[in-house]
Amino acid sequence: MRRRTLLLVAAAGISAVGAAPEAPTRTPTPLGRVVPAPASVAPDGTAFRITPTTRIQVDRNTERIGLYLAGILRPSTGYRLPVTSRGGSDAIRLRLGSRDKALGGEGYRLDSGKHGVTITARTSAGLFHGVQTLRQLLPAAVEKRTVQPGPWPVAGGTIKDTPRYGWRGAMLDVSRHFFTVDQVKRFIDELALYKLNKLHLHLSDDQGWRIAIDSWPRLTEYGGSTQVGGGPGGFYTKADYKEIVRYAASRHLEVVPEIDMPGHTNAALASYADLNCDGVAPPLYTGTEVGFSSLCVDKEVTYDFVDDVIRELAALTPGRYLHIGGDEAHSTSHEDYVKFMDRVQPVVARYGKTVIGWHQLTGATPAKGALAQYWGLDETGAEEKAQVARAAQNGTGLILSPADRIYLDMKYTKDTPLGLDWAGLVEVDRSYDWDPADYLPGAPSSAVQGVEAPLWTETIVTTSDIDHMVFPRLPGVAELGWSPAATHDWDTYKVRLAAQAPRWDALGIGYYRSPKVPWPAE
Ligand code: TNX
Repeated sequence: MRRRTLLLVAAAGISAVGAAPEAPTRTPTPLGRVVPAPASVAPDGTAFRITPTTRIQVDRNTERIGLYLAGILRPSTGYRLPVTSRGGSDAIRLRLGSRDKALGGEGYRLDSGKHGVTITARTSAGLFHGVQTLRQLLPAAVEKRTVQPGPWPVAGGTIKDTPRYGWRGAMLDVSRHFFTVDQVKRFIDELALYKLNKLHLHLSDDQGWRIAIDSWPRLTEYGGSTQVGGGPGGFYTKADYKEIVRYAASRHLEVVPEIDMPGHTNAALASYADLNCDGVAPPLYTGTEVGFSSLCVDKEVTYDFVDDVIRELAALTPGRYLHIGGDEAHSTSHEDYVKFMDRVQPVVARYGKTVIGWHQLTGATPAKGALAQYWGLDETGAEEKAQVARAAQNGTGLILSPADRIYLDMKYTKDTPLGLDWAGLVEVDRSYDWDPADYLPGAPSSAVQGVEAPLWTETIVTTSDIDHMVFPRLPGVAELGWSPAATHDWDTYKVRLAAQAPRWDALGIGYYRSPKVPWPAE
């Protein structure tokens, strides 16, 4: 504490006299040492240094992101870093409205040199991604929340950067184990650092219903009251959920809510006897089996229920998509599955949303514009892959989540204490080294919307459990989604990945120290 005060005083003193701080040299992070790899990098050998007199220059439209950046930089640098419309050199400038159309809806340009750093974009999402790049160009200590010794150099040159895919997601299963709003916010910040733009929340399953639905209150009161292993569970009130959506939006992530149907529904079936074909509610379930539950496809009340749930959930969702699950419906006959999907998909459309389903949806008739989320393996049978490919040829978009590549709940090695291994062991190189564009034989590459890494939580209970499974695999998924195929190379990637470790340390993120990655010494 004492040390902190002294440093703050020192920093304030320097800024008062406007003198440059006396500091040791620190080589700036090379301009290209960023994850995901930027589309183009041109270093010019100069450098900028954030000093006590640096300003963050914004206008009305960029002030929010300026304040966000200041929130990251101020605690660790101890500098004032005023967010201001005043110009001049020695500034980090955030500018919206580039005429460069090639930057698209999420791209940015970062120019760094002696007189400052300028980030330019056509949208605030692009500007926000540019800020994440700037973060990674600064020393890792910038992520700490107490004052750290400088200097704070940024390598000079130009980065021009746009994403390869528009869908770069992660999924968190909050049903098998419940996670609080604060835990979800922390997860959101981890995704934002790597320029992901979708947060898929798996809000219901056999073990727990996690989102308040006013017209069916027992779903959460009873159906949300436990979880795997029998803990107390939990659920989000509508206010909680809106707060998650708001926080995600402030990090330029769209929340995609999922209600899994017609299988994976024991929590709902336990809450309302009426939803069961035999009218008898099963007990709550705290195990980890799958495929034993089904909504009653022949009862009208099922569709009243689905309509209410989708209506209320759509009203909470500013994003375009609503995920209706549809996986592992082993207790629903094929005929019933098709009947159910034929009735439910139009309900999603009626409430203004676009359907996403797990790829089993391609066994029914995906609605126009629907996306299918593929979660098969390299070894998945040719017939199943062909069914998905045919749907893709007919216009169904694909989100790729191959389980033996990017399921974040798979163990890294047989010794990984957490996770499952039904899809195999997934080391960090395996999750990185594949190409979304030619992954699914017969599917046109234009159908591929991007990638999404699911974290199922049968074995995941705490924030540090999440971190251990997410890091270091998630940055690789982010790179598959963002970086041009031409930059894809495990041997250079692993060096950039290793350079992230001090940043995770500074952020308090525990990670798996895979022997495949040349980590710096601890
Ligand atoms: C399969 S992936 C499931 C989930 C499990 C997961 C565990 C998918 C659509 N269904 O119900 O949690 O495996 O890895």
